[in-house]
Amino acid sequence: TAGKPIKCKAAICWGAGEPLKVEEVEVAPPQAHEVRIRILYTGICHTDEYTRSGKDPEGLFPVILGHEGGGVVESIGEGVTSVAVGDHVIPLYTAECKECKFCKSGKTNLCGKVRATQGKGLMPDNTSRFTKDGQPIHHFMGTSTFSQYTVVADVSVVAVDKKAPLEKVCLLGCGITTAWGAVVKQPGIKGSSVAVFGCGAIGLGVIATSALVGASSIIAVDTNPGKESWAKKMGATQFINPTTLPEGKKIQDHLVEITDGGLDFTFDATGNVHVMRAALEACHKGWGVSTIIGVAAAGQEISTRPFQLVTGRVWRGSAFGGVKGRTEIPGLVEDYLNGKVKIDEYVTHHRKFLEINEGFNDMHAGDCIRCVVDM
Ligand code: AHE
Ligand code: ZN
Repeated sequence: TAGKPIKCKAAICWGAGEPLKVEEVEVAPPQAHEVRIRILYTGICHTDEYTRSGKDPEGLFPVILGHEGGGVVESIGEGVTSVAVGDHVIPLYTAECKECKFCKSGKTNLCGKVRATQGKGLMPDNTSRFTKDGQPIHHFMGTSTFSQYTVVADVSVVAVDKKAPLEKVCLLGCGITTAWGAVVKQPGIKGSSVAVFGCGAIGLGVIATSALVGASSIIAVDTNPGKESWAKKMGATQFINPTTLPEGKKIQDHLVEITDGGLDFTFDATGNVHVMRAALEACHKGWGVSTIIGVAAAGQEISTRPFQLVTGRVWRGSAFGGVKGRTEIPGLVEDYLNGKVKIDEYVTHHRKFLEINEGFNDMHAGDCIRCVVDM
């Protein structure tokens, strides 16, 4: 099949708010510095739903969504040296070229090499590898894992240990890695107090990683009472449902009261700008650090009194947990194989590819952490 187009099934979203349609597409061969991957499993993330819904200002249609995949390299284009045919791989929506200003800075994981074309739903040469009856279909996040075959830039993929089940480690493509990195790259969590707002996959991952690095206390906050047992299973020491507080009592005020002045570290894993404010204001005066992980919808803005920052609280954020995928994901896979990093626990739902829209519905159900689609 190398060098030839492949016909396969892909889930196309034809327009904002429309359900996905699993249809036959043609996937062109990988060009220079590109890799064609047979996707075997993919998770569904809220960001896929965010873009499908039309709320993402970067959203383009028609598109093949999906960014939490695992697969096998089917063929490689000219000049590809980092992966080989048959390698088990995870596509990376945060590329790592190791050469650009960002990569070389040592200060960020936000590689600049392919981000501009990625945001336009195209490969680095400004064209698409996907067509449906001759019509080009946009790529998504440089990954488009809702297709049985996809093409990615060679800087946007990492090979992993073949011993690791792809149906599990596909979640390292987004959720688990994002949560893990947000915690391990934040100095000082060992021995400190932590509060996590939102107990979806990201929030639970933040709880699990905070426990792993030795936080002294971990308060989980979620409006869904069903999340209490999940949070405790991952290592939370306390669970608070803000809707059960007395009328008019703000969650941040309650947290400041019960923690003798506030938390050392807080994390937003909701994408809700009001929750982001509460997370910042729940931080301890003088040193509390609040990390934004959730993605807020277009037009949303955060606010707080500047006094909150003047008096020593820090507001920060991270994308993909600040993780450099090609350098760090192989180690994360070993940590999973050695039992240090949990992944299996997050997979609550499974779907066949033809049921992918039901997988999106699963995500909205309170009992779903991650749904993995068998391609
Ligand atoms: N396109 C959106 C922003 C989306 C966004 O923030 N994406 C996160 C990853 S979400 C994973 O589920 C991210 O890493 N962004 C960094 C980047 O370079 O896009 C919008 O609002 O415009
Ligand atoms: Zn995601």
